[in-house]
Amino acid sequence: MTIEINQISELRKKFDLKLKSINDTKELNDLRVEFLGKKGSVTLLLKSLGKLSPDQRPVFGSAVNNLRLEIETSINKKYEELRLLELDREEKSQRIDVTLPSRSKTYGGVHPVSQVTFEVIEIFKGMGFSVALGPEIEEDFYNFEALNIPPHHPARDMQDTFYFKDGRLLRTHTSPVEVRAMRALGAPIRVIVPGKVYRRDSDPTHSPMFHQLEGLLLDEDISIADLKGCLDVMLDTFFGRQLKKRYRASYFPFTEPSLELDIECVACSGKDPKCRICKGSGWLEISGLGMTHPNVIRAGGIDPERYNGFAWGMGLDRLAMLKYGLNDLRILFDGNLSYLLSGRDC
Ligand code: 2NL
Repeated sequence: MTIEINQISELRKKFDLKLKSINDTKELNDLRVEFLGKKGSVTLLLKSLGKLSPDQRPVFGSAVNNLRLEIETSINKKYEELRLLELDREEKSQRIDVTLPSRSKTYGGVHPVSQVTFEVIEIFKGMGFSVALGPEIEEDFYNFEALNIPPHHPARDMQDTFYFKDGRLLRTHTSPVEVRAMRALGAPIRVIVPGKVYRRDSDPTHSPMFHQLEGLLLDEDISIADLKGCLDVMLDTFFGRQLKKRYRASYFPFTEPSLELDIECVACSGKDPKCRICKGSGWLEISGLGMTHPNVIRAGGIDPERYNGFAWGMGLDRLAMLKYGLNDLRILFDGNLSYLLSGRDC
């Protein structure tokens, strides 16, 4: 076995040539492997030294070793150069333009209907009521039968109520929760029930899902004056001033007698014949109410001979619209965040 001395100089030339065309540290590393790696051409040459005759070994040994050292030195030098160039390139590509405007932050906010719900709850808590919650999917018994709504009442119609195949339904009011509360807590009782309710209705003033707050109070010797006191306090507190009110006779299967409560128009106080809120009438319908029907008290497991009381229902979406001056119910439900979050507590 012999090694030609020009084999070494060929290798050096080859390396020098290749080194010139190297542009980044990855290519440089490939070149290092090609020459100095385990199977690199210089390494193989070093390994083959052992097969040389003893007189050849020192000459070629030192020549190959020199080549190895030279290549190592060149690679290290080139590495430093390339690294600097790369750092420079990286720095340029990652440069931050501090004059760009920052991204705007979006904050979460409490939905107007939730704000109104919390406010009304606080007012009734102050009068000794507690909050009861219950299922939105209900049984016919709690939603209709226990509320003295007879089998052929129009409210039970498929046209008005969302039914499931198994006969259950989406509650059409929160009253079923009051029936459950009567059965769970007995009398005397003071509960309010805020929540979502569902009816097959959809137009500019009706949504198939809306929010209601109902209340029920049962005790001994309760009169309509107690009911009037509670609702007057709640409404005057909520709207921040003493409002004119009027009670009109009405009918609900679950109360007897039944009434409806109007308040003076919170937008025009009856002074604008063209008011878009009260349509010029000067009055706003705000709540249905009455003395709880004895049949409903009985269905709640309470003795109607001993306990009586009142119940009412009001629309929370309508309260939110009046408080925030909206004329389209859908604004509350179509998820327009720029409206929902504007200028409110966050
Ligand atoms: C309305 C009318 C009303 C009730 C709801 C009720 C509940 C029980 C017993 C008796 Cl457990 N009544 N709720 C009473 C009168 C009216 O709602 O206009 N709601 C928006």
